[in-house]
Amino acid sequence: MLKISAFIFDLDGVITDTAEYHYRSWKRLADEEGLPFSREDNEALRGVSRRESLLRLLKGKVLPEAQMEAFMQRKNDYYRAFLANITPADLLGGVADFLAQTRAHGIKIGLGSASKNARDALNGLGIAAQFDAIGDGYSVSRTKPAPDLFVWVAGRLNVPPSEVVVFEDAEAGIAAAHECGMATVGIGDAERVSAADLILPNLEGVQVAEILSKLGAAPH
Ligand code: B16
Ligand code: MG
Repeated sequence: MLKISAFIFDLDGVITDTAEYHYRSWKRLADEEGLPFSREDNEALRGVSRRESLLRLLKGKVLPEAQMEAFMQRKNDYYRAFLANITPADLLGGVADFLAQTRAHGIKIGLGSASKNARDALNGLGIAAQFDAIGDGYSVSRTKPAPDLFVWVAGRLNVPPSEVVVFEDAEAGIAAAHECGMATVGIGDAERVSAADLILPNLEGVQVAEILSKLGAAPH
């Protein structure tokens, strides 16, 4: 029977909805630069690194590196202004309870986010201390769908990848987890996370025991 020792959570789309702040920040930059950018375009940036997000926003338009850097910096300044106001009220429904249950079951807790601002977000949300390991946009160089970030977090947790469940809202994140043999729970839009082992709209009212049972894992 499958043994599970750790849960690794993605941040944006699983723990909190920073996607809206990322959207407004990219949108402001795009408007200022006369680049077309819609909410629909923003959906393709979910879980994608800052640089890759800019490349997708530019839709093939090539810019000198210095300009790329300046655009990323500006977007990040806009984003950090939103982040400065983030509070525990920005936790998605059910997250606080689910983390408490995870802890009570003796399951380790890790973060696996592409964001370089992940630590600040966790601090604002008031949950940083609940994480046994935090992997963010600085931890590895190859981004999701490469498995590197989740493998890095599992290493920090001292747990083999086969004993990890990853909670993700992005297709690339589900692929990254499967690539290193981790089980997956897809959160949110069922189509986007259709490859996940288990799909849930969110963590509201979700029981850890139920997740373990549905994944065919031994109870804790
Ligand atoms: P930053 P996640 C991702 O967070 C966001 O979904 C994505 O929109 C963002 O571009 C990326 O983090 C990088 O964020 O600019 O703060 O380094 O879903 O991996 O938690
Ligand atoms: Mg995400």
